[in-house]
Amino acid sequence: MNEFIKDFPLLENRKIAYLDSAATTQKPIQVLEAVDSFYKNYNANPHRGAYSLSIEATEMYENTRTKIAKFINAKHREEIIFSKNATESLNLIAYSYGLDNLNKDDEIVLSIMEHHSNLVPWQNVAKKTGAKLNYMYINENYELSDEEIESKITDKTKIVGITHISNVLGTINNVEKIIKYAHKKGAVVVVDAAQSIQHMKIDVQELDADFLAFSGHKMLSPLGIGVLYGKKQLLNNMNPFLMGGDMIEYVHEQETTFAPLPNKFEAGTQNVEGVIGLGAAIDYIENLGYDKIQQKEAEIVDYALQELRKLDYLTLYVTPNRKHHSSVISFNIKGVHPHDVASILDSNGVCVRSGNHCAQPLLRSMGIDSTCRASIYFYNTKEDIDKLVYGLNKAYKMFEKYIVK
Ligand code: 7TS
Repeated sequence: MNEFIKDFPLLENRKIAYLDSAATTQKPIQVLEAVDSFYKNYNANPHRGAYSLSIEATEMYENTRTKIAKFINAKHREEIIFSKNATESLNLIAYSYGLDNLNKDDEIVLSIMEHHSNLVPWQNVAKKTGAKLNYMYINENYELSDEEIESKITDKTKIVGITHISNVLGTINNVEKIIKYAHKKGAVVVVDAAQSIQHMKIDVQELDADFLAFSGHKMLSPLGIGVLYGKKQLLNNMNPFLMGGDMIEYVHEQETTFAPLPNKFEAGTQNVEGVIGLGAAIDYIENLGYDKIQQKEAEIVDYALQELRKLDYLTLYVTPNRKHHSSVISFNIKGVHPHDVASILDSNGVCVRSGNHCAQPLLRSMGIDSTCRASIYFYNTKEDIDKLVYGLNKAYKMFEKYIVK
């Protein structure tokens, strides 16, 4: 019996094994109700009205900023910028910081595990500034070794982009070490927390991250809301990426002065319902607690690994070090295309993602072009894993005679 089912209407209504939370999580009723209540009772455009309804909407919007700052222990609430998603947050850094601060002899170092959203924007920066783009590659355990980190980050490195957790491998990168080492070399570190914030406590001051990006929709909140954290001094010295309403101080015919943080980076009417939903999602996570989230996840992930390792026709792309592995499990049935596997699983009520997971350079470096991926969150159950295994056995039986051994 799923103890969380009452909180997740979609899971209750659809009776599926939803194993694609790395793409987006399902939303608890508390979040849906917060959004509903916003529209029924508070809807107005924040920062734009002197009437009480708009002031209340402004307060709700700004109080959520404070809540997020506390949630990730940012020193200042203005260090929290609302965006559309992790992708937009990462682009903001590349455009507003990267283009203005990098030069020909500089180097950008990324891990080969980066999602395209923390990779393609840096390719653009490299092309436009002449900076060189280098990669840290994974070892046979699907991890970044200390030697790899220390050989790639050099005195020339100005930016290090690192995903906290890989969306393909589930590897938990040692971002603490990478940040320390990069800072010793004088580089600024961009942490992509899109796959970590829903699973573990993040303290940006303890990490000493310069920038950190995440999406609300992967942590129980509605689609279309993201966060960029940046150190105040860095954000203060950056030019805005988008320009328009609410990000200005004075506009003259030929010149404009910009508003202080955080408004400088929030041009145009914002996704207020998303912000309110994200606030409710944080309440949900804090009420449940990361300890409980991790305990529930570990139970299901351990069970999944145990059961999947019994299937000798399966290749698993998972580090053997369980402590370095989160809750994403990529696999292939040898000789069968992952899209075929995923569609057979779908016909058995199991949702997994298949494809390159927006990480083509990673998969190419592994000598493959796609995988199936099951991703687990605290609301999954052992029954979901049993359904997955049942579906995989069925898929294997269907294709067995065509597989060239
Ligand atoms: N970074 C990582 C590590 C991600 O996994 C994703 C999305 C993003 C950034 C971008 O997030 P977005 O909200 O801006 O799209 N990853 C996935 C995934 O693994 N399956 O679907 C989306």
